[in-house]
Parts: sequence; structure tokens; C-alpha cells
Amino acid sequence: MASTASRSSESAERSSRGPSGSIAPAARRGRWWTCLPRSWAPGRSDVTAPPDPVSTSLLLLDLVVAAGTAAAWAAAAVLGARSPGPTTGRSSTLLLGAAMVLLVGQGAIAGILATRGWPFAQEKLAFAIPLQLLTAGLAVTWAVRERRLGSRGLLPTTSDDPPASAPSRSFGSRTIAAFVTAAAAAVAGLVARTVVGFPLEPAPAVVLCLLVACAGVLAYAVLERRPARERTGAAAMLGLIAIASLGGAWLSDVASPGALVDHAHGTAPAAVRAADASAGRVSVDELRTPADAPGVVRHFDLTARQKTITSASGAAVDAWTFGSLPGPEIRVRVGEIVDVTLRNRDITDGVTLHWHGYDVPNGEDGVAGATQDPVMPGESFDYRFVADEPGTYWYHTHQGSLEGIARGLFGALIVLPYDGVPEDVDILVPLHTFASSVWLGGSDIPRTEDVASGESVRLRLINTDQLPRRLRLTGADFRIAAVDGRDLTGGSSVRDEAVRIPAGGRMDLVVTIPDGGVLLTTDSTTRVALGIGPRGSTPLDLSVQKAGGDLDLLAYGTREFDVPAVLRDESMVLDQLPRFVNGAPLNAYTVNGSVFPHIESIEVSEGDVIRLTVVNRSRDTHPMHIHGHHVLVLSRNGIAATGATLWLDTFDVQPGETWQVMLIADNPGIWMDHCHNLEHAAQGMMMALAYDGVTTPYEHTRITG
Ligand SMILES: [Cu+2]
Repeated sequence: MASTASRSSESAERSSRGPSGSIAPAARRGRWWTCLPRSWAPGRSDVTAPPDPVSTSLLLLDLVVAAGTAAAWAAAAVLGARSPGPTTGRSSTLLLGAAMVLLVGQGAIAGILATRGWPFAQEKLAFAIPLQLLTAGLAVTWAVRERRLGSRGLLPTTSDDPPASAPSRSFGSRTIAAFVTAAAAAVAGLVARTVVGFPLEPAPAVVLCLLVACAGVLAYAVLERRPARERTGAAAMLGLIAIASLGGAWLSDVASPGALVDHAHGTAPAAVRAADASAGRVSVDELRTPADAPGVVRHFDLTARQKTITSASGAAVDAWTFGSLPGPEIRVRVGEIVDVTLRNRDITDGVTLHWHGYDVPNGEDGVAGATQDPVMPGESFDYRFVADEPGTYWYHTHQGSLEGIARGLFGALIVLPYDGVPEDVDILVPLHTFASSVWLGGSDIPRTEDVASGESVRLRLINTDQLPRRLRLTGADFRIAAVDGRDLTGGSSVRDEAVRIPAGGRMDLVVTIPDGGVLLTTDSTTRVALGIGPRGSTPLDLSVQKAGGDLDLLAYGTREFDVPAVLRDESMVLDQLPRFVNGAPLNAYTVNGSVFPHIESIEVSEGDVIRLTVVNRSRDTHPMHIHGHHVLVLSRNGIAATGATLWLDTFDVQPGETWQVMLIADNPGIWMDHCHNLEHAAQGMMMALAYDGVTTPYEHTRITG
């Protein structure tokens, strides 16, 4: 086996940190000045086309058709309230016909959606369409009956008009009120889709039915010119139901204790611990790495602080750092004990360290509000875990992580196999957007790395951004050796295919350097690139082929694993719905219709095997990240994974997609599951995977993502 020459990709210049020498890249003076705006927005995704456009398009079409149905009924009501003219009869017949055709259209679309997954269609097939069928049926029946009786002169058009005189309206009050009711039912269907979402439960369905009935009664009272008192009464009832349901929704958010509270206890540790022990419960505080765990201890010090960093291009970045951008690399070997002291110098909201993708004991997971309190300025926290899972990982703050990570509170964690990796050269390539400037491998300008022709290179790609990133390796065949810290078996060599890495995901590429070198680029920008080649070669001049598609990991490599019998199903339906987050109204990101901390936890016992179905009804991509566990990908959109066994800690559920993954409950604790687009997480898309009998003394109200 060739010896492994490990190199930091950020810079040739290094400075040693900590007793055992974690490495900080030195900032370099650049070739041009770029002025960075003070915006920490994640920027535009370079991966835009949804892979399952059918469900997404159908969901959109369904909304259009439902809105059209409501409009047709409303127009029929308006027309019906006008005095009869030469075309009124035909127009209203046409509108009734259109409304019925649109309703049939809703049914057809919902039927197709149901074949793609019940969560796409539940509120439509179980509520919106039956309610509309009922109200539409009544409206059509009355309209036809009235026309028939009216043509025989048997029916007054309104109760105020004598039959003999010219009618002031085309239809009677009862029929027009029925049109209004049908329009209200169509609107209720829209509300069920866009406000309530999945799952639609009985209480909101009953409220919506009451609102529809009230709308009909109010319309009738107005049309019948009933006394003002009656109309006011009906309007008041309508308003009351609306206000009561809004109030209920608000209270259920701000006043309900939240799912994690089932696992929370007070903050008197000794007494609680004794009570827990006698009840067979265990606190997250006890789920730590034992102090006497065997292995060579490698100690690292990480101090979070505000600091101005100069980029390779010479730009000044107003960063929050662990000393460098990205933070010092922690590189250890299987069998060693990773021992890290985190200190906070001046990050006022506090910091923690979460070991992204590394399945540490729960008490080391670094989630403020679930496994510890945030480390405030002047405070410190010690983390300790055994290096036994070789691969590429990263660490980042999990307190105010949206801003914290964006501004630089992260770094790489590399665990080498005991014998090292078989490649000659090992290059770390984090991809991050500071303000709006993309850094590839620690540089915001194109750079090169000298590697002799014929040498093999392992490129450790880490996407630390909020959005999926597409990367391309040009100039030679390459293979994917590992994803999310797990080796892929039997992956064949590919050329000019793009790799797509979800937010927070990692991918190890292996390539043998040809005479002309290779070039790593991202579709995000042409302003950064990493050329790797022999001295004197010009890999930065290689021309990038963008014709190739994305490499599909679900069909890459060879399978070596039989899925065990699945014991239990759980589901997460992702959506964007109006909800109160921390008491403020928001078009929030929801799981199963709720936002953090009110999303019901997935409760497991140690040893459970869960089949988790994740359905995305929204129009955003959600990189779902599960703490403390890797999940095995079973299928996407109903198509089974056929490639190498794919264990991921972050998987991109794109709009309209359905993923099925398997989770083995083998790491007790209270674990966060959340979208790693941290804006989405901060706006509700975060929940817990909670083990039976595990409690936490920390308050979830302090979790800020
Ligand atoms: Cu998301």
C-alpha cells in the first residue's frame, strides 16, 4: 500500500494548534479585492430542476383547478343575483357546468396523486372533494328544480317579488345561497390544502364545515332581506368560528408544551438522577463517553470568537470562527479518543459543537436545549468520543446554527482507518458561501495543488452550505469511494458526470492524476476552482463538460446487504404552511402539519428497526439530517435503490419526492431530526427522535437550531 501524504487543501502554510496539533490554515493575500455585502443569505441553488416534476406539477394544477371551481361558483352566485337578461340563463348553466367539470378534474388529479402517495391526496379525497360534491349537488338540484318550476310559473323568483311581476333576480334566494355555499366549500377545500395540510384531522374539518354552513346562512339572510339583527347574528357566528379557530391554532403553538417536554425533567440533577434510576430512566447527561474509555487520547482546543479573516482574494470577512475559515481540521485515526475543549470568547448567543454525521453518544451531540446548555462567553464544554468510524465528517455549532455556520463556526472531522487510506494524497475540499462569496477548499479564487502524475488522490468534498451543490471533476475518470462517511462498494469509474451533495453532506472521490491534471468546479460559480496536477501542468485551463447528468447514488455500486424485516413504519410529511413559530405568524416549514417544538417525536426503543417514509409536499428541497444515526436508503419515489448499500446522515428530499429509509435504533438518546437548510429548521422543520426512558434536563425553548 502506498503511503498516505495527507495535505490540507486550504493552504500549504500551516500553524499548529492545541497540544496534539490540529491544523489551522493561514489566510493568504489575494489577487483582487472583492467587496463582500453584509448579507448571510445562502444564495441561489445551482440544482434547480425537480427530479419528480409530476407530483409537484399535479399539486400546483390541483390548486389552480380548485381555485377555478371556487371562482365558477362565485360567478354563478353573482350572475344569479342579477336580473334575468337574454343570456343570463345560458351563462349560469355554463358556469354550473364549468364548476362541475372542474370538480371532476379535482377528483381526477387527486386520484393520480393518491397513487403517488396518500399524503399528497388525503385532504382532497377525504374532505375537500366530498364536501364540494355535497354542496354542488344541492346547488345544481335547486337550480334545476327552480328552473323547471319557474318555467311553469309556479315559483316566485324571490320571496319579496309577486310571481306576476318581472323578477329582480335570475334565481331565488335559496338557490343563490346554495351557489355561495358551493363557492365557500371550494374555498374550504383550498384552505384544507394550503393552511391545514397533511394530516387533516377531524377538528379543523368540522370547523371548515361550520364556516361553509355559516357562509350559506349569511348569504340567505342577506338575500332574503331579513332584519339586520339576523344578518348580524349570522355574520357574528361566522366571525366567531374564524376567530376561535385562529385563536386555537395560536394557542396550540405558543401554549402547548411541545413534544420534548415528555422527556424533560427539572434541573435538580442529583434528585432527578436518583428518581430516574429507580424508574429505569436515564438522563442524556449520563449518555457520555466514559472517562476511562481505552485509546490514545488526542486533545484539541477550539475557541469560538469574532474575527476578521482575510480571504485568498484579499477580501476581509467579518467572521465568527474557531480561529480560521473553515475551522481547524480535526484529523484522527481509528482507535484514538477525540477529546475537545470548546471555549466561547465572545459569541453572545452561545455556541456548541455538533459532530455532523458522526454517531457519538447522545450527551456528546452538542444540541443546545436537548443534550446541553449553550456555552456562553467565558464558558467551556468538554466533548469526548471514540474514533471508530473512519470517514469524512464535520463539526459545527448547534446553537443559532443558521447564522453561526454561515459565518464560520465549523470545520472538518476526518477519521482515518487504522492503516490510513490507500490513496497517495488526501485533500480536504469544503465548499462554503461566506456572505455571497463561494469558497472551494478554503479559497475564494481558483487555486492549484501539485500532485505527481499517476498518483491517486482522495478528494473529501464537504458541503457546508444551506443548499445542495453540484460539483464536477474534469480531466480523468473518477469513482465515488464514500458518502457521508460510509464506504460505497463496487462503484465503477465515471467521467464528466456531476455529483450532487445535499446541504451538510459529504462525498469522497478517488481519482488518478493524469499528465494534464484534473479540475474540480462547482456549478454555483465560475470564480472558484481547484486544479490538481503535476508541477508545470495547467489544470485550471481544462474545459468543463456540462453535458453529463447527475450521478444517481441509488443506482451506483453493487449491493452487499439484505434489508432486515421491517418492524415499524413512521412517516414525515414535509410542507410549507402558515403557522406560528415562537409566537409569530410565518409561512413556516412543517413536518406532519406542525412546527418545532410541537411536532410529535418519533418514539423508539433500543433495537427497533424503523422504516421511515419522508414525503415532500412543498416546493423546496429539504436535506433531512438525522442526528446520531445513519439511515439506509430503501427507495425513492417508489423505485427501490439498486446500487451499493447507501447509509446517509443527510438526504435531499426534493419537491414531490417520497423517500423510504431504514433506521436502526442503536444509539439511545434524544436526537434532533431536522432540515439542514437551517433557514427551514429555524422556521419550524425540526423534531426529535426520542428513545424510550431517556430524559433531558435541558429546555427545548433554548434550542435555536
Ligand atoms: Cu428544508
